[in-house]
Amino acid sequence: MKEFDSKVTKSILTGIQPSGVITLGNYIGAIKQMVKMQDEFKSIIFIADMHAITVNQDPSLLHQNIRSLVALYLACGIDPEKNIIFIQSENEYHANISWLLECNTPFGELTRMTQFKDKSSKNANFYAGLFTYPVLMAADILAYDVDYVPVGIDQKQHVELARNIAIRFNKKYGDTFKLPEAYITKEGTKIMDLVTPTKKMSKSSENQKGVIRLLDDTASIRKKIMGATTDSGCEVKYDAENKPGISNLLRICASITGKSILSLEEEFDGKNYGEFKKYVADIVVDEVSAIQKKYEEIINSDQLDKILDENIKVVREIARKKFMDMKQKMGLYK
Ligand code: ATP
Ligand code: LTN
Repeated sequence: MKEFDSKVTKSILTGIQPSGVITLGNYIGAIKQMVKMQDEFKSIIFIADMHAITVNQDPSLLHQNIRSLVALYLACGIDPEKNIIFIQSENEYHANISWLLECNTPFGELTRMTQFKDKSSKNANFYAGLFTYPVLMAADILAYDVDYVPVGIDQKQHVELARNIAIRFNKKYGDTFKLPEAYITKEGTKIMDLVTPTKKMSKSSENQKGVIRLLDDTASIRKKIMGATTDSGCEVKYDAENKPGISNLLRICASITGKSILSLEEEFDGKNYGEFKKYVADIVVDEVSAIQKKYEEIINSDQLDKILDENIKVVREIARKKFMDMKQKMGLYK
């Protein structure tokens, strides 16, 4: 097992779907938090590419997004010494464990998953994988006996399902899995779309102008910020309800610089929106350029493959042992 700092005892695991290039919202709301957590927990992070294929994907784009996502996470400060980062489909035991768990999951429980109800209602031609998605997620989690699963509130039900599957399995076949707990990442700073600041900035958004992606060229990032929707007033003041556009830019600015919203308001007292936007554009471009510089170094070096090759050996061995234990307990031939 990879050596973690011995003072760190609790473990976390999280998966990220490679459904597009990550946004400034993902960076501020999720990755920056994970960078903080890497000092407190043994941390396992993986690219959930097998979950991504539960809906249609363009194969060459998907392939590109997977590798690029690993490189971006590292470029954003995820330290390969402190985390095990790997690609889900490279560890075939996730699918193997998932099948054994599927055969221990009541059909009715899966029909109650709100994400499934939501996604299947939007597209009548959904695949069976969309339905069994939460069991694969349970396999991801239970394979490693982790303590916590940091997820957004939308995924809490899936972690609870994993916990219930584990409780049932332990009761039926004897102690096999540690019971995981969802670690709901506190409602971190929510970044809104630059064109429609009442809606969340989202990777899958259709309108590119409202979304900053970490691999956008810096000229277009600047243009998007300078063109961000603002209200008709002229004061740089935080008021999420009446001034959603300026408030969004203030939140972006505060998260990146570490300054308080109040001190930013004071700094821009008497200055106009244009001056403020220019400042926001400068700090976002500086931050993103530094990430892009590291990204270029990582994606073009063999460091990435070395990290992935080394980590996959570690996680395959852990998951293989869990699979063999399950197989034996369930009476399968081994
Ligand atoms: P999609 O468009 O595919 O739904 P998304 O960009 O909305 O993707 P998710 O993949 O659902 O993002 O979420 C990944 C992580 O990023 C989650 O922890 C989520 O809370 C966080 N996150 C996503 N968008 C934002 C945002 N605009 N502001 C803050 N955090 C965000
Ligand atoms: N379903 C999650 C991604 C995911 C995950 C996991 C998260 C797949 N497997 C295991 C935590 C633990 C999502 O869409 N965000």
